[in-house]
This record gives sequence, structure tokens and C-alpha cells, in this order.
Amino acid sequence: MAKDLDDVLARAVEVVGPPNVVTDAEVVAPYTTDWTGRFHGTTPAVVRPGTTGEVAAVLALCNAARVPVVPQGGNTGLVGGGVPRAHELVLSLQRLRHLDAVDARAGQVTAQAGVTIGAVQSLARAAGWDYGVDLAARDSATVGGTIATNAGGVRVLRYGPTRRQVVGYEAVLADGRVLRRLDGLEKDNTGYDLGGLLCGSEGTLAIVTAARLRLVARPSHTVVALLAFDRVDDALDAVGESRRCVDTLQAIEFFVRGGLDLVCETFSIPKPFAADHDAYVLLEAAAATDPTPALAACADRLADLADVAVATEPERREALWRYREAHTEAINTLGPPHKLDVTLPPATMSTFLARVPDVVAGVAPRARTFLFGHAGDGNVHVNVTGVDPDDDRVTDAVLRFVVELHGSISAEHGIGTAKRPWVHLTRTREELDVFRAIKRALDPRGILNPNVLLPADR
Ligand code: 2HG
Ligand code: ZN
Repeated sequence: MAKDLDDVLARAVEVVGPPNVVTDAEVVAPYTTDWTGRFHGTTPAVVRPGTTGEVAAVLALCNAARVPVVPQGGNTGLVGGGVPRAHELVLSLQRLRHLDAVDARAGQVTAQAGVTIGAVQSLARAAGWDYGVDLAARDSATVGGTIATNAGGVRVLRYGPTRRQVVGYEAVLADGRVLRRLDGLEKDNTGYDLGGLLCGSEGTLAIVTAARLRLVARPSHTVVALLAFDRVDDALDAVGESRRCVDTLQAIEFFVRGGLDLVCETFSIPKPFAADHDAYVLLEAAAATDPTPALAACADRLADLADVAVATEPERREALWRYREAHTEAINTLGPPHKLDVTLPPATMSTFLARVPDVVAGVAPRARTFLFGHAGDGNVHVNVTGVDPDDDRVTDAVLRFVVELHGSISAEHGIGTAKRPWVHLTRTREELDVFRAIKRALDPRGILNPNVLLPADR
């Protein structure tokens, strides 16, 4: 194997050029640790192809020699899915950075895998459009990575997750064959939806090298309202009520007192209101006409609303968003967190939020639990600090609690290596058999991201 690996690397150098097969420990280091600092690994090399043809040639070499590969985009994943945990080769797609002009007639754009979400948004906005996916990691997260993880973000409520934006794709199979369907046909009812299958496949079936993305109309008026409540249940009622009476909502986010305190302390920013409150809901509405009257009317109907702040100007809107978006960064200052990204049905959300801190305390009495997320999607980000990175007891307890309450163990971050041992809690034996059959059909030698998503073979 070592000789095969040396051969593969030597031949990869011929394909991508010497500067793009990186073995220098210092340069390699950022590719082998995830953003949170929880997942580490080692790799024989980071290979950085610059074209789809180079991706294909490198994969063909790896496949022939059975060298396992971990594909990586902006390395912003939160479940250890892009980090080489078992000394796999890292295939970085960052050099695939070509972004076509917006196709204004189609309302679509073609982007290579390494283009950031921020770049797609900027290009779309300059042409009067927008991209439906938005997330805090926008300036590092890439098109390829967000497709591989079917990333969600803050506007799933309105536009759906990444899968809904993908009209076409280009991807390389494990053996180097290229699948390409980039014509942007909105209707193409000719069999299996292979592009859809790649969304959320976490690099296990093929390597996405480009995508044709659907753009959305850009509303001219955007308003953000931050609502404060003294009981979490009042905040949950407000989520339902705002969905019913404001038809222009694009985000409904939430956080609670502990997370807000940490954000304000960490970044020395003033609290949003004179008094502290237990729960906060952030609403963003956007439309061709000013949504403020609809938001105000909705707020008036909320009998238990303790306070409210409204922002129409970009700077002030960003300041309100910061209370929510800065949670991830603030929590990271406390040490590598355990991140449990889960969804609950509306019927059990209240029980989950009330009891999950005790579930955590039951196995990790000194841990701190933070709860925030995308309330409009039933998506809670349970972040737990003060637990050893390899201690799985918190994950086990929380994920079992989620399943008991009929939720899902991953809402938008995926399974990766972090949740692989628990995937059977949320997928049936029959479903996992189908997953394995698909994996074998597309990657018979099992070289593509072999240590994520699917439970180890029986
Ligand atoms: C967010 O919604 C991201 O901000 C990150 O999905 C969540 O840090 C997290 O757990
Ligand atoms: Zn999120």
C-alpha cells in the first residue's frame, strides 16, 4: 500500500503540478482539523486539482490503487465529514473557482465547486438576483461542500435547502468517469435524479465539481424584528403565529438568554433590550413592498411579547442578526463544542427545549448547554461545551432523546464522522441496505470518503 501510495502521489504530481500535491506539515495542518477544533486527522498529502479533468485523473489513480480520498471544500463542515480521520488523501476542490456570468433569462448561474456561497450571492445580487442559500460561513463555505452536505442555513423556510437550488451538476465518479448535466433544464423527467442524490451524499458517491444553481428574485424591502419573551413557550407560539400572519418571512430564528449573554460578553456588544428575557425570536421578512406593517400587526397580536426591536436599514439589521449569527463563534471561544444539530416536530419542541439541558447534565454535570437555531424549520443547534472531544456520552443521550421525541438526529449539518454511530437510530435497516447498495454501485472499491455517513459494513 505504501508503495502504491507513493506511486499515486508521484503520478498525481504529473497531473496537477508539484505545487498542488502538498505534503509540508505546516501547509497541510489546516486541512486536517475542522473549524471547531474538535476533529483532527492526518493525511499523506493534500491534492489540489485545478480542473474537472484533473479531478478525474487523480480519482482514477486513487481508485486503481485503492487509496481512500476525503474531498474538502471550505472546511466549514461541523460533523468532521471533510477531515481525514483515517489517514486518507485530502482532495481539495478550492482551486475550482470559475463562476460564469448570471444567465438572466434562465435565472441561473453555473459555478465550479470551489466558489464560495458569498461569491455566488455577490454575483447574483449585482445582476438583480439572489441565491436562496445563506449561512454564517458564507465567505468560506463552497458550492461543492454545501451540495455534498445539502446545507441549510437561515433561509430554508422560504427557499428550501441546497438540494432545491441545484438545477444541474457535474461530478466525477470514483473511477474517474464524469457525469455532466449542466444545461439548466427546469423540467427533465428522464429517470433517476442523480444530482438530487448527490445532495447530502457527503462525498461518498461522487465528487461534485460544478453545479447549475437556481437564483431567486431579490426583494427590494427587507425588515428584521427581534422579539423578546419571558417564557420559551411564548416564543414558540410566536413562531407559529408569525408564519400564519406574515407571508413574506424568509427567516425565523431563535436563541435563549444564556447564548445571548455569551455573545454580548464575548464581542463586547450591548444587549438588545434594557431588561433580560428568557427567549428571543428573530424574524426577517422581505418583499417588493415594505413588510413592516405586516410585521407590526403580527407583533401587536402577540399578547406575551415582552419587547421588540425593528430594523429596516442594513447596518441595524446586521446588528440584530449578529446576536444570532455570532453564537457559533462565541461558543468556540469556550473550547471545542459538541454540536448536535437536530430537528423536532412542533408537537415535541417545547418538551425538548425544556428537558434537554437536564439530559446533558445527567451525563455531563459540568457541561454548559446552549440552544439556538432555525425555529421556523424546527431546527435546534444544541451546543455543549466542557466535554472531552472524544466523550460520546452527551451525543448519545441527546440523540436518543431526539429520536424518542420523533425528531431527526441531523437537520442540516449531515452525519459525517460525528454522528455515524447513531445513524441507525434515524434510518431503518431497509433504508441503510439501500444506502449501501447505492454506495457499492457508484464506488465499488469504497475509496470516496469511506469513514462518514454509512455505518461500518456488517
Ligand atoms: C448556524 O445556524 C449554523 O449558525 C451553525 O448552522 C450552528 O454552531 C452551530 O451549531
Ligand atoms: Zn444552522
